[in-house]
Amino acid sequence: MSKITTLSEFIMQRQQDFPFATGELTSILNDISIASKIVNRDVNRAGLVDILGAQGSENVQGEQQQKLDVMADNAFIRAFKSGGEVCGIGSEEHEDFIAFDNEISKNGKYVVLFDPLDGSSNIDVNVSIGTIFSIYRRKSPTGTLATLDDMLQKGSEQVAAGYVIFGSSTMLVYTTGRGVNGFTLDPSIGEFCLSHPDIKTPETGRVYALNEGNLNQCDPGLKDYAEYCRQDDPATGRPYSGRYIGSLVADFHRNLLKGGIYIYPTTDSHPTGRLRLLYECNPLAFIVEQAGGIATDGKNRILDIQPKELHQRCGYYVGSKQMVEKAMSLLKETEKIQA
Ligand code: AFP
Repeated sequence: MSKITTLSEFIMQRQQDFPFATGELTSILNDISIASKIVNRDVNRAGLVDILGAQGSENVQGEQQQKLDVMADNAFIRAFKSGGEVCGIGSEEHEDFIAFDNEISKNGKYVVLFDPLDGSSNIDVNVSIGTIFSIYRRKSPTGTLATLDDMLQKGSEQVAAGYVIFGSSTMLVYTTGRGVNGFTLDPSIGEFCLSHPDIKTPETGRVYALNEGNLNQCDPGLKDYAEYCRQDDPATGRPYSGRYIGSLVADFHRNLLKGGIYIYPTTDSHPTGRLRLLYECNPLAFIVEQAGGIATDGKNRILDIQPKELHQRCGYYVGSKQMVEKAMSLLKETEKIQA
């Protein structure tokens, strides 16, 4: 039997690769792993106890907060606050960022931005959901309260990012900018075990994921791309398969492993896009790039966008290099014809 590497062992091994590492980032990743196990336990019990369904309050986006959203949010905030390495957080569930006002946290060098439970509208119907996180070094001096500027950093400044998918099994996938690694939770020992080392996403794939119900509401170039995906062309593997779970982490994870493109464009009802730059697009863009893929808002590399506000949204095209490039070229062509 080959040796099992747990997430904690792996993180420790990687820390040794950085000669001046102080172990703080390592601790944050461990905190994330523990909070993920708590959320995993609650997600798995969702059908058994009274934690399914809406909480009754709305989050800052005007969406119904689900009970599990709130529990997940609390689990992560508690972990970051008690860990001492994080001076503040931004969560999709909160209008403002939270600066941890205690002496230990004020000395923390990092901020974390996260979506505690993405795809929450899928909770009640037992579809995969996920947590997405992004870690940055703070800009403000240590010893003070975290500031908005700490939160509004370009994605290219991320020091680590990842997601946890609560699916047929639970997986944690993360990068610190040195490749992407995936760990599957073995429930019998309660450990995330290295199951997908050095993930590389295929250059191309056969899956396109977008909400086709929005096609009449978006850039005409996207209709052309959807039409391209449906055309017969055995040489390029078309027609592609349309797969849209409506749970970003699940759609992204499938495409990362198998190849594919995920698109959430700007639409008439979401003129600046639906997905959030800081909580969803940036972390997944960091991962996809590390795995050899591309992430763009249709014009700009996602990781180069300077955020202006915490809950900023953007159009999102992410996945296999060749597929995203093809989508971009069709968008440009249609733009030219229309000009
Ligand atoms: P929620 O977390 O609010 O359910 O949002 C999920 C999500 O941001 C993302 O996971 C999906 O891909 C996308 O929304 C689905 O949106 P549509 O239902 O508009 O296609």
